[in-house]
Amino acid sequence: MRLFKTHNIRRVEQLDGSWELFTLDDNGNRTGSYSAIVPACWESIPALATYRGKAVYSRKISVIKESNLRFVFGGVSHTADIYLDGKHLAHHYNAYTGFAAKATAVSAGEHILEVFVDNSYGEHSSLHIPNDYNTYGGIIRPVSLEYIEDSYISSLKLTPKKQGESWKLEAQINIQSSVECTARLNLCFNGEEINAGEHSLQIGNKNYPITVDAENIQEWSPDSPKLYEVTAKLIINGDVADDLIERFGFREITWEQGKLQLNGQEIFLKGFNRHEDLGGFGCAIPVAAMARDLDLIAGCGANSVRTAHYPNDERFLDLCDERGILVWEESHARGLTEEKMRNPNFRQQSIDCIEEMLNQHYNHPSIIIWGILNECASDTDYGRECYAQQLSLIDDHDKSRPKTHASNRHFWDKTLDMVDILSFNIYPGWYNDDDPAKLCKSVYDYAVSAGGKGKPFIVSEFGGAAIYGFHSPERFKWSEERQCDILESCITRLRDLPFVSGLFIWQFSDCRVSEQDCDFTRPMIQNNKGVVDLYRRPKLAYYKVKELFSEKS
Ligand code: ADA
Repeated sequence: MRLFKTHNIRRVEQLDGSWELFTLDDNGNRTGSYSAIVPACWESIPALATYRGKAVYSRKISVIKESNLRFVFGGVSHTADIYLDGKHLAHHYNAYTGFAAKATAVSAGEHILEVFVDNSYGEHSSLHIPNDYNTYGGIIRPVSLEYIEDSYISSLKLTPKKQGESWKLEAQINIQSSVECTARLNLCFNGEEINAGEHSLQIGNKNYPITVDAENIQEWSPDSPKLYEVTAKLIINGDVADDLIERFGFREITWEQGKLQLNGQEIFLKGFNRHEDLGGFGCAIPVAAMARDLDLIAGCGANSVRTAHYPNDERFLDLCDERGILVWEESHARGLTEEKMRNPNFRQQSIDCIEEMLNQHYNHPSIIIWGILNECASDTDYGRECYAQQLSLIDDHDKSRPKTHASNRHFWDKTLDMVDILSFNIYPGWYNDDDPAKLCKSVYDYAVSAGGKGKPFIVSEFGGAAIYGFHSPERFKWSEERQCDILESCITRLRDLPFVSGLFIWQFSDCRVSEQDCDFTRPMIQNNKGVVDLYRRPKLAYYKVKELFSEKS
């Protein structure tokens, strides 16, 4: 599930590989049977390339001795119900965050694990809707089976704190217990095993904080992405009953005087918006292809990625940590009108997604910005209320990173007093003929007057589309040449504006969109604004961006 080992003591088995898959009709009858690979989108199976609806994945698991089991899912698109031997264990909505399902005292021997999956649209789904990207179906991220004791470590939250020239590490070990007992906690960091105290565990869930001095450490930065591992150990009756290894880096992000700073040095974000979508694989991108994406992104002179418009596969974030790529991670939502935000499920489904994103991805040093609600109703009173609720949720969990949202309410946005960074999506040269710098300056002036004074400003989207392989000496719209012109004019006109702290190109690669939501502006049922196509073949714009990004420090 991660790119490093997370347990030495806890027994973990990967459940990736071959599963049986049955499509279901509305009455739950099995209508088709397939051999499916997990993780993958079911669209990878040719017969299911356009399937939308319900299905069930099934496989046997073999339990070595009577145990408590925890099934960990990286992501199921978009709604999952987990059953073991016909008993319901868990329900989860949203493709892009992980969850766990627990079963206690499962006997030794063979059992049937079933995952019911639904990717249908309707009122039950407020965030996955027909949209300018595709909601695929299936078990799209890895699955593992963990053997857990009655008391186990459910999370380890790591916060590096800079004090003057030195660093401290604040750790919070979260223990989940179904029994009362006495336990000792240890924290292994930087070659030392530190006693985190004797505790009387109560039934339920509790955080145990410990702060340690961090000496002789190297800071994490894009040029030197030094990572540290920390192990939490739960010791009961002198034996290590459980462990959890997490990885993090020492770095500080600040947003002062209208600029962004990493470890006290001003940074300029040269980035791409990226959808999780790859030809033939959909949103279940193999890890080697994720690494190739990052090679292409860094090879183009970019230093950052925005995970538009949802939390990403944690292995992608692990790669960003390792390679020093800066990440704006955002919770799930794109283009919701006020009417859609009034869906009765919207508030809770958004809160769940944000909390899961923050809890699951908190330790990644690469994440330097949290985002919410791309291009939603930030210009209405009700919209403002929803933004306020979600932004304050971020504050409750994490004050160490700035929060923002990408707005297209250029002169009407009502939320700019509540964000830490002002972010706007503008499309000069594509959706309008405005001069990029003039448009940007007038949006900035509005933002300053509407509560944004003194805050960094990011152009969170700009770009134009090109069909891979369509060349035109006349530089017609949709040609690779016209896309180059648009990106060149935007980058050269925007990169040196004194108030701009970052530019995110829309987008890294072309992506499939929902056919229901699509018109003549989405030929081939794709958003074609990628600088590489759905199969990662570079368009001319890729090389143009490389030239322009390398000119800007
Ligand atoms: C938006 C949106 C993107 C994409 C883009 C476009 O601003 O945030 O998801 O749809 O426009 O291509 O028009």
